[in-house]
Parts: sequence; C-alpha cells; structure tokens
Amino acid sequence: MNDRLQRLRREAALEEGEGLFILRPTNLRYLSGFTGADSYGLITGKEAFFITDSRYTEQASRECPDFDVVRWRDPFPPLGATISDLAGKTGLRSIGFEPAFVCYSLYREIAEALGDVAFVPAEKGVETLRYVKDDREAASIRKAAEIADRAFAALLPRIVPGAAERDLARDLAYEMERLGADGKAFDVIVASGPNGSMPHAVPSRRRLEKGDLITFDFGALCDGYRSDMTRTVVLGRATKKQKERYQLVLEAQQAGISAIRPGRLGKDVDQAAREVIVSAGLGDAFSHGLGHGVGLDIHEEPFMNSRCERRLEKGCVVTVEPGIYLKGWGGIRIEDSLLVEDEGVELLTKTPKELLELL
Ligand SMILES: [Mn+2]
Repeated sequence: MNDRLQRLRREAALEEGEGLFILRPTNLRYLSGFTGADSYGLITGKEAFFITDSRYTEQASRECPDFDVVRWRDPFPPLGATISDLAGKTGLRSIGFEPAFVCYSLYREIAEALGDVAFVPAEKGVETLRYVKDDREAASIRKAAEIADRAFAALLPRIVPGAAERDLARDLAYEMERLGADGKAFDVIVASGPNGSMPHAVPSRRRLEKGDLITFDFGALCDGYRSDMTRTVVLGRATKKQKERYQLVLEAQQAGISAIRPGRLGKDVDQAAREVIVSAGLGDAFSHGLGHGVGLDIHEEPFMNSRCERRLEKGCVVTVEPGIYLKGWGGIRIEDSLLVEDEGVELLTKTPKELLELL
C-alpha cells in the first residue's frame, strides 16, 4: 500500500542486509503519515519499524498502518539497544543515517550499541522522493497558499499609522488559523521602514509611519505542507524612488517566473531574475538566492541560487522572491509560491503585485 516506502527502497538502492534510519521529522511524516514528534523510523528491504515512546504509541498505531510500532524508553531498552535489537532480528549488516540530521551524541550512542553492524551516512534519502510533489501534496500547498492570500486581504485595513509590527504579525498568523490553516508555516516577518533592509527582520515594537515601505513574509500550514509569500506595500503615497525600485523588483520577479520550466537549472532561473536587478546597478542589494523549494519544510531543495545545479521538474513547488535591501532606506521583496507545470507554472499565491499604496 505504501508506495513511498517502495520508492525509498529503490532510490536508496537498499540491498539485502541494509537498513535506513530516519530521524528528520518531515521525512518520517512523509513516509509514515505520523504527525507527532520525537520518533524514528528503521526501514529495511522488507520491514518498516516505527520507534517511539509511550506518549505516541497509540497515535502511531493509528496514523502509520504500514509500520510496526516499536516502543522504547522505560521500561523498554534505550534507543541504541532498541535499534541494535531490530538489526539483529532482521539480519542487518549496515544502517544508513541522515548525515545532516543525526547529532554527534546520538551517532555515538547508536554506533556503540550496534557493535559490528555499520552505522554510516546514507548517500540518498527521503528528500529525493520529496523533490517532486504528487497531486495530493500540491493540493495541500495550494490550500495553504489560498488561505495566506485571504488572510493578507483581511489584514490590509489594519495596516495603518501607529500599528506595531508585532501586532500585525500576530494578527496575520491568527487570520490564517481562523481561515482553516493548521498554523503558520514559519514565524511571520513584518519589517517596516528602515527595518526592511534586513531580509529576515524579526517583528519589533516599531509603529508604522506614513511613507514606510512594509514587507510581510508569511505562509500557512495545511496537512503538514507550507506556503510562502511576500508582499511589500507602502503606507501613504509612494515616492518616485519607491515606485522605481518596486517596479524593478517586480520586473525581476516576473523574469524569474517566466524562466521556469521543467529541465531548467536552478542557477539559470536565478540568473534570469538577477540580471534585471544587476543591470539597474543594484546587484549588491539583492543579497540572497532567488528562491527555494517548499513543501513539508519551509526551505527545501531546490535552493535556486547562482550555484544551483538542480534541474526543475514538473511537480516541483518553488518560491521566486527577489528583493533589494538598502541600509538606512529599507527594503522591497516580492515572493510567490508556484507549481512547475509541463509548460511554465501554476501560480499558487495570487495576491496582486501592483504596488499597493495604503491611503
Ligand atoms: Mn521564501
């Protein structure tokens, strides 16, 4: 029934006697459906074990029908011994782990308990499968994107002189939940006036002033999947400079979106957008990559920057988010989430992008 387990066994080329230890929570959720925390997976050629403790055993047996639920922690053996026991029962000679997620102390505990069974970094993991989204995953991200759009529309009347960044960030998160999201995709960014020059500014107690550019970066969470979008608005009438620079970022964003199609390298999409900003002499002000994949994690492959050698495929969900950041002046970023289609894209976040002057 669980085709993802079969695909993982194929992708990771699991041979007789080899297993995979899964720790990254989003990878475990992708494989098993589990929505809780603090749990592990051990996948062999034939078996799939879900290792958890008494807080989650009932939930795991409900959510993960394709896994055998194994309990560890008191009064059961510690994690290393539990894994070693399973390795013995299933005849494993080696277990691969996710090198970017196993910390040193856990590595040592498990490696010591395993003794002669090798505990080695896996070359390919669940992320390979997650690169292309299936229809159900795309539908969850689409829903998250739609909720974020509606929440932003509901927030607009509250973006007024005197409102504090933190209050707007909290209200936006609240609106997304009120509209049916399971939560926020990540901590909402609201950066006004001079704070806008910090791409990931933490919302402060600063109160909005007339003339501010204000950047909102946010997303909703639905069924574990995330959306991601950014809009920059101006409070009052925009100055000529604000309008010019906004148009520049918008043009770069459209160039990036137009460059997307299956087969394209991530770095070529980045380049298509970046050259618009570079040719206006503001290349140094665009200080980050163009975009990233989004799914169960808010930032995942492909990371579309100037070094990205990954090829886009139909079914990838990525963001396109050029920005310019000028210390003392502020910043502008425009971001959409989109699904790569046979020809071009489906835009998932649909809030209009003409410069919005809030009068
Ligand atoms: Mn983003």
